[in-house]
Amino acid sequence: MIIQKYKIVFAGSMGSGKTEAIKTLSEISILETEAFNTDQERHKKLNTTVGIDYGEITLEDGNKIGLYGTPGQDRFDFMWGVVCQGAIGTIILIDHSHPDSLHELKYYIDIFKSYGENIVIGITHVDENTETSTHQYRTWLTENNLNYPLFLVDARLKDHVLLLIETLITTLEIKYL
Ligand SMILES: Nc1nc2c(ncn2[C@@H]2O[C@H](COP(=O)(O)OP(=O)(O)OP(=O)(O)O)[C@@H](O)[C@H]2O)c(=O)[nH]1
Ligand SMILES: [Mg+2]
Repeated sequence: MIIQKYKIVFAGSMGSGKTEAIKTLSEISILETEAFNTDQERHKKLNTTVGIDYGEITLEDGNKIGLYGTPGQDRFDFMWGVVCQGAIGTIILIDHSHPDSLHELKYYIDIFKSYGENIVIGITHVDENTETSTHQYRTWLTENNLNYPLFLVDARLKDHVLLLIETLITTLEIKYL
């Protein structure tokens, strides 16, 4: 049996970097569930997650965290709520290079906020799309009275992913301690 203090879920759009973020952070070799991507219309990537990714990290204070990655494709949406059970929060990653990334943000927020209110947003692939403004995300959150922390990150960089995790934990501590 795996005993952990915390469970954190990575959710969000296809190709946004959920599996990559867990790979970047995990101190154990991650349990991946990649399969050939048959949904080339939605995303051109070769492989996609079809189950739950799993990795682990121990924070400086000794707390162990289980990192759970969901599949981005909505045909697996039946898994999302199950994975979120018992989690301290969700990191929603959105691919800024997606043609309708704001719609993607709205879509994943709408669904995942019903599973838990502790959410941190990471906008990824910002390096790949310099044409579209990143202000649109914060503007939409403000207009909808949503005050989830939002960062521009690269899922390949450990410090960026750690920032998301630490923000999630700090937000929880502020709310409940
Ligand atoms: N250029 C760039 N590439 C990134 C960034 N974040 C992640 N990637 C890359 O994007 C690709 C897709 O990442 P994945 O981790 O497979 O995406 P995913 O969210 O798990 O996707 P699904 O499982 O299909 O839902 C990988 O090659 C990552 O290295 C970023 O900020 N910039
Ligand atoms: Mg994945």
